[in-house]
Amino acid sequence: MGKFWAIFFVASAILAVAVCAVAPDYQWWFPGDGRAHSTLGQKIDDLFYLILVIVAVTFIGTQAALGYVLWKGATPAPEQKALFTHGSHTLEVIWTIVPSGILLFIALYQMDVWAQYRIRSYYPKAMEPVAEVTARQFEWRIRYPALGKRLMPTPQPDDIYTVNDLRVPTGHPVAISLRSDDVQHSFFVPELRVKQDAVPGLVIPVWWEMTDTGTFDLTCAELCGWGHYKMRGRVMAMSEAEFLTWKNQAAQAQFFDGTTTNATASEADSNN
Ligand SMILES: [Cu+2]
Repeated sequence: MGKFWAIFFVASAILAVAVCAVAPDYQWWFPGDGRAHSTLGQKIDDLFYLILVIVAVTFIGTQAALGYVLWKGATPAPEQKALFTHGSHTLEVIWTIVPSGILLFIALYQMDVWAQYRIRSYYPKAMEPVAEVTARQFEWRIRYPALGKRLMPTPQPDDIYTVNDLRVPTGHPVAISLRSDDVQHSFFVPELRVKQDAVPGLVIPVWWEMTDTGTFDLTCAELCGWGHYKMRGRVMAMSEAEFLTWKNQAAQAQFFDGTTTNATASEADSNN
């Protein structure tokens, strides 16, 4: 029976790792189609897979050691006495230093991605916020500057507003200014691997660069009250030209006063 367990623990570890190795093909690890749709998201996925490989190797190694000990215990030499031990100082040192070294390696290796993601001086240069996103119980309010204008810290008369509908252009890095109106929320777009808390009183810049056009879920990842579950929005990534066209249409729809035709409204708009 001892031999069975020795084989079981080693074989189950190998089987588990083999299953995990094919998991990316079945998109088990990540939401959506399994790919990150932002440049930084792909680097974050690479970090994830690196850690997964380290964990897999460690898992097989420890299971193999367990299997070896079980096998030795199941097949004792005749007349062999059991070995009693109060521990091994050498082993203690080894299994303290090796994990510490691995953790230190991971900590240093991920610094570059972390810096690009979170430290302002590492952000891409010349990046204007495309919109201000304000989280509130229980929706995302989005404010865009008027066509050809910069986003100002305070609302302007010609700003364009949407709710739960964030549009961004592709082809270059985009940034948003994230705020909260009430409690703490978290701006989370799983398919972009973008997650940032929205904290009352702070304006937090968040940036990413889309790799594709498409529509991606935006959710709140911080339990913010009874309606947290319905705090859903979307991020629509479109080409620069489509984005500008949409913005123009959104401005016309927003400022249409019901007395002019759309054509004259846009004429009046362009004269402003
Ligand atoms: Cu929330």
